[in-house]
Amino acid sequence: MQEQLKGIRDRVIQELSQAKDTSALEQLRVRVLGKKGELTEILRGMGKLPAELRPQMGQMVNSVREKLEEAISARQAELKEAEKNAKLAREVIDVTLPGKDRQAGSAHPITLVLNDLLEIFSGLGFMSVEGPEIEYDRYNFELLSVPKNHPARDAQDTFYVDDNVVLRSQTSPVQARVMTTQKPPIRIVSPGRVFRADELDATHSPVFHQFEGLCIDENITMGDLKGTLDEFARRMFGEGIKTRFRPSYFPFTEPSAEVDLTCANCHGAGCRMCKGTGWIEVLGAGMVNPHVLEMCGIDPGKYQGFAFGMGLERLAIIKYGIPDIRYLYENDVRFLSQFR
Ligand code: 2U9
Repeated sequence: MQEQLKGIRDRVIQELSQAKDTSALEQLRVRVLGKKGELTEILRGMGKLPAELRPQMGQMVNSVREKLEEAISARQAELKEAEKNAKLAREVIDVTLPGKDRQAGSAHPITLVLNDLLEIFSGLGFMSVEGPEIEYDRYNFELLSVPKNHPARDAQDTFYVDDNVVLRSQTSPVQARVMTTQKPPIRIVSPGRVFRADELDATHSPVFHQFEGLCIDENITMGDLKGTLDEFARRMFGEGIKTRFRPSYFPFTEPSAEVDLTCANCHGAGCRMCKGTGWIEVLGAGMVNPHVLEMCGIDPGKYQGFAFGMGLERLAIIKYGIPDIRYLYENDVRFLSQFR
């Protein structure tokens, strides 16, 4: 029995040094010192020994047990320390590494041209007014002298909410609202989103942004319109830029004109952007149709007005040489970051 005890002691001391971690160590402890462990079994078996041998054997078993308990707790402390050190090594943080770079955002090109326009026209005495995107037929069409049978009213061109309500196809209803509630002099611009039943392609979008202007007072002439748009063209694209008025037709203006600007890319020499003409069409404009003034409650015998309209996408495309309108809607940071 003495030999057996020594054997267990030496073997366990040997196994202790091989235990890789605290859980292997715990298994070893249970196997030797646990309720059904080897040493416990030996203690139990002592009942079978002659009575005179028991005290001596009991002492031996207890001394081996104490020795093993000591050795196990020493090894446990060793393994715990090693495990703690390994964990610390795994979690080490290099505080000298550079931080994560947060890219600063930038204004969208449509916002950039809008800000330019607001600055130019506020300097000329125009106030910016906004209105609803879902609009009554009365303001979007009726008061603008777009008659019931006009092709622009067709469901193929305009998004209808119901018989009397549309997604506004222009920002002109904002001006119509102002004209029906305020007296001249009126000098306003109306930027905003508009909606047309167009397919999205390189030059069209069913949702785009307009910027319109309206000026109503006594003695307003086509010369005021031309002076205003000349000033806008120079401030927006540079001193050498000229305007060219071509006769056109809109129901809400009479006379009406389409307005070209000197091509900002080739300064009039002719290039791919202006298809060799040296001119780029940028605006529609005209003198407010007296019939529109009258319907909005303004006396056309006393007052005259001019109005103009342009698309912000088109302006951004020209100003920044953007080849396709869809770049403006895709929110690709590789595109947007170029406007920083
Ligand atoms: C009122 C009376 C007249 C606004 C005008 C245009 C000409 C025009 C287009 C240019 C390109 C819209 O973005 S676009 O598709 N606009 O040609 N707009 S005159 O005339 C008004 C507005 C309000 C009461």
